[in-house]
Amino acid sequence: MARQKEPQVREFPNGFLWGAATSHFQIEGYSREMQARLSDWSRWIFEPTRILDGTTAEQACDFVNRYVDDIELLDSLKLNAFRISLNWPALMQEAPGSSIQLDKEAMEYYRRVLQTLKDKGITTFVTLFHFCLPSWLADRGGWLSRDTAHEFSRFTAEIADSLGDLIDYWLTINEPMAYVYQSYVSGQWTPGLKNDYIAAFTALRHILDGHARAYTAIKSRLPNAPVSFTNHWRPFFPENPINPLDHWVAYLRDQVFNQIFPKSIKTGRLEFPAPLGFYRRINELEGEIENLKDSMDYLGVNYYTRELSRFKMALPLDIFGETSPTIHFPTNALGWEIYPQGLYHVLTDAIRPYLNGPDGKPREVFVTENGYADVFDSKLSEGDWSLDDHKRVNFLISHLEALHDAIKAGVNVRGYLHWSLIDNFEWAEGLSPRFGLIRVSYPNQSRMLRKSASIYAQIAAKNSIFPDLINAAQTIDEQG
Ligand code: IFM
Repeated sequence: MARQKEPQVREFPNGFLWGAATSHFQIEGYSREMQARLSDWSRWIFEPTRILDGTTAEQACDFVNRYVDDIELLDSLKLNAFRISLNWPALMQEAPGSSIQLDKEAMEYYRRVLQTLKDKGITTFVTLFHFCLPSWLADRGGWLSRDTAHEFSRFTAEIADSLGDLIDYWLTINEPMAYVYQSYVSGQWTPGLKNDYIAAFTALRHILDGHARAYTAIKSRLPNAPVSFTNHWRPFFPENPINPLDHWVAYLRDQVFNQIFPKSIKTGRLEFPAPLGFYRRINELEGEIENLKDSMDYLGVNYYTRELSRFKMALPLDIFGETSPTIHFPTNALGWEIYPQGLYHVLTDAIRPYLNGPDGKPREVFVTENGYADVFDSKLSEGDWSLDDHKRVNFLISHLEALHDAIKAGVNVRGYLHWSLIDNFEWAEGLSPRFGLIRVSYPNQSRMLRKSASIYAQIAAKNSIFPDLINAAQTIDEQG
């Protein structure tokens, strides 16, 4: 994967945040959650055949017991921002008699994690919903029930009261459209419904409602807290650039997958692009949502890859067509094309309607996730496997160059959070996909820095990408 451009010094703005992102279920291994099946995901992973490589997140990275050491590693890399998510299922448990109560032990654990970060001067990004529901809510329909939006705001209010002093940036929902797609269309995530667009769009409406209520709950307690959500941005292109039907499905995918959530927040209304809104049951979901309008103070951009789409001639007609298997660029081990230009496109073009707030001032933009996966057996432990991750190094540098180009083009990008600090549990794919700057050997939970970690540390320390570093990375790449 050779870069075309001549190396140059690229300085990032003063105060730029260099960090890493994680989520609770993927790293924690929270034993009470797993044993008592407190979450929908802790039930799902133990069902046979749900997880592709047969692993579970039962122990994951044991972050719950190792967070002090992991934060120490983060700090040793000179990273100054960290994104975690909160374990809603562990924090809001159903007590006997079915009243829902805040769990003190779980809350104290998060106070300790966040305090450890703050003591080191690390900026905290905290996600409230990262794909996992309390089981008692999943049993009542999860996001298909409007009550979940209400429960989400109740949970958020408790967090604002108990942890608000330690949270710098709030994220209500992680990747809402990826979540509804995997849960109700592909069926790869709990509750495993397939091609149920009505369920997906119903959940979408309730998630927007939940976001608005959570935003309001935070702002009524902490008026100056910056609150947003993350959007998974995936540029869609037609497989055949001269086929209008391929253009049409790529356009619809873009409107629904990329745009619908931020657009609804901008306008305060959920509306579907034609012809979706012509269907009665979809049309019924449209309309205003209370307190939704402008409920985003900054932009959280998750970016990994692009996708080619094509029209599919089949009955019943699926107006979203299908994903093309055609590949034009090298891929990561999960088959995702490596396409740094896509990050530039997202930052300068796709998010343009949201770059300025209602007061006309530019919103801060953070890349809240971006990363590269390779795949190694979860049973591997000793040895130097995966430490020379020159492909991740190249991915990192090429995406940071694209990000820097976007800053030069005038976009107010204020930070970059790499996915992920440590290897972790990649949902339906299990433990074998490795996204970490730091390797985790699951059998003994040892941590080892990869080459990418030391390159990223140098970038963070100098607040710039510089020719020596690029040339060194290029040499490693050519040898690899
Ligand atoms: O691991 C996930 C994360 O939970 C959400 N964003 C994409 C990552 C990589 O697939």
